[in-house]
Amino acid sequence: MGRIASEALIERLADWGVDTVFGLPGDGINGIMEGLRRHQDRVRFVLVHHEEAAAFMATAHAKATGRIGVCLATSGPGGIHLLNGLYDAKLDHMPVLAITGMQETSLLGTGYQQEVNLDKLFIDVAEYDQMIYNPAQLPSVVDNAVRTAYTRRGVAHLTVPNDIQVADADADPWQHVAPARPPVTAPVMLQAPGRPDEEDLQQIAALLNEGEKIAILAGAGARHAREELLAVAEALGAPIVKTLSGKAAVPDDSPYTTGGIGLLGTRPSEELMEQIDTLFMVGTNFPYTKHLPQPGKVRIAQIEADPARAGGRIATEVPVVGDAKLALQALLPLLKPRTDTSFLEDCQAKMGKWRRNMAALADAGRDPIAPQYVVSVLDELAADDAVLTCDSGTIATWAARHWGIRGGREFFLSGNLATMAPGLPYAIGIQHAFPGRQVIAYVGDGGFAMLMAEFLTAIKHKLPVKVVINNNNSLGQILWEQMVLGYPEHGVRYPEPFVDYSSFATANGALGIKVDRPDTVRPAIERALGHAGPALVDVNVNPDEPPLPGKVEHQQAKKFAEAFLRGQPRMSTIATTLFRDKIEQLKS
Ligand SMILES: Cc1ncc(C[n+]2csc(CCOP(=O)(O)OP(=O)(O)O)c2C)c(N)n1
Ligand SMILES: [Mg+2]
Repeated sequence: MGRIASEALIERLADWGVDTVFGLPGDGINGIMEGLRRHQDRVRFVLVHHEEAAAFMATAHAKATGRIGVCLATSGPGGIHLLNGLYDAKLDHMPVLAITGMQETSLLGTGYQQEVNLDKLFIDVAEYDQMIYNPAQLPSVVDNAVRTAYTRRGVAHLTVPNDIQVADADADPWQHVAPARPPVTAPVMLQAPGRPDEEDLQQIAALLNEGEKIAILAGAGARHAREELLAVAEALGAPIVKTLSGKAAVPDDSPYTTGGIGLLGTRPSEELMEQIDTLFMVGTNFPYTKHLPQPGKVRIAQIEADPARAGGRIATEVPVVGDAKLALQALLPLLKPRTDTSFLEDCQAKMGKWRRNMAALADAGRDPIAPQYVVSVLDELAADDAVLTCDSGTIATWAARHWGIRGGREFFLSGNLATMAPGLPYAIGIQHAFPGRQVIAYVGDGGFAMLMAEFLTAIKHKLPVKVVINNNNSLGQILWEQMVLGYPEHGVRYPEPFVDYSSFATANGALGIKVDRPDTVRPAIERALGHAGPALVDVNVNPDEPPLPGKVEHQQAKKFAEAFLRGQPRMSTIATTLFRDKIEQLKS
């Protein structure tokens, strides 16, 4: 059996350390599947149910392991399905390689069945985007694709025509008319040095040493710099505010953090942005500039890995380029110790009150079940190194506020694309990389329904993934957004009865539990977490619980009231919920 070009592709990926490819076959990639079959001892193929999920799994693999994620789809429709997951990788700066099939070279441009110019289609999403016309291009094109995905922190795409996939790996069918020779490259790369220049560090230290009320804003780029962040916060007497993607950067119970920022953040974080004179941004490209201080009012220092992004959100006095961990390590000895920690103490007092307010909302006695209570039970019962994946929706707010980072816990969601549905595929991708770890997908009913077939993927691959569904029978996030615009909700609630997703789990051999009473939340989650295989807990929660911002602005309250006046359905249950929220907080 002669060695085919697809083997050169798969072997080279294995040389780069790739051990898993997520995908779904088709007649456009049968040659690549044969390459995977021949090298299954080095690279495993994870068969999924939807290509979009394969791309999410590859993104999650990159997020959780730091190594490139790889997904595979057939020509035409398969490639098109990948796109949403690939944009998730692009927007959250994750190295992902997408491999797609393509019609035979002899047919290209003839309008053959399923002929979609995937290389053209992927131009916007991919940093590197290449069709393979000749086996001689391999493996150096693989090297370029992988290196580019790592260094540009994004997507690389290779599309391989059917006839090339099964051609002799050493074939080079054409006569070379110019003095050309394909490059012979090696599967190696070094990251650019991450320690900033000494002069830049001196400048940033000078700026920070002059500040009186300083806050640190930490993002996903600081997730690996926990110790350093805490040490710098201590030296500066500065609270750490976390973006949602940076939630795992420091523990939520640390006295140095005021938690999240933005719509789903905390009130102390919002308030301190109005009080500070200096903001130190570390590893963040936080897009919601409205929640940053007024431009020109504070001095800004920044550590950012990508020079193209430095200073991109707010005018920055000292934008230093480098890796967050190395930069903070080098900065620490340059900071002057300070004795006045009154600003930090003030923030800590406010945070104490916020934590009590949040705990009051996670009340076990509330019927219908409070979504906050469900997450607080998960938070209490999950392992200290559990991974929580989440979807976009009200769930992101409940998770942001009630899932506590402690120990080695992680938290992942689609940060910048904010797409629905990655929660479950993320969990599957991560569970494959960390088989022994507790991985929990906390998702909405809307997002789960979109890619629920992937729960079958977990069952078929015997992955002990846990799914907890916040079932409010609606697209809750949008419902509240409509009301904050001043309009009554429209087209966001599914007709009753609530769907029973647990029966889908049990019918297919997994543990499934439906929960609709507050007293059964805890035993159900306890049982699911203790179960050896995949488990799904489908919780009917109060569909009228609004995820209020940490600090409700006058305008938001006014618009909310206008929606009521214009005929918002279920006014009384929403009003009762809001009233009870307030009472619980006053009691706390
Ligand atoms: C693919 C996609 N479609 C639509 C949206 C807009 N959107 C954001 S959150 C949301 C509601 C999600 O519903 P669900 O998963 O049930 O979560 P809930 O808000 O109800 O907790 C919608 C429709 C989106 N972000 N992504
Ligand atoms: Mg919902």
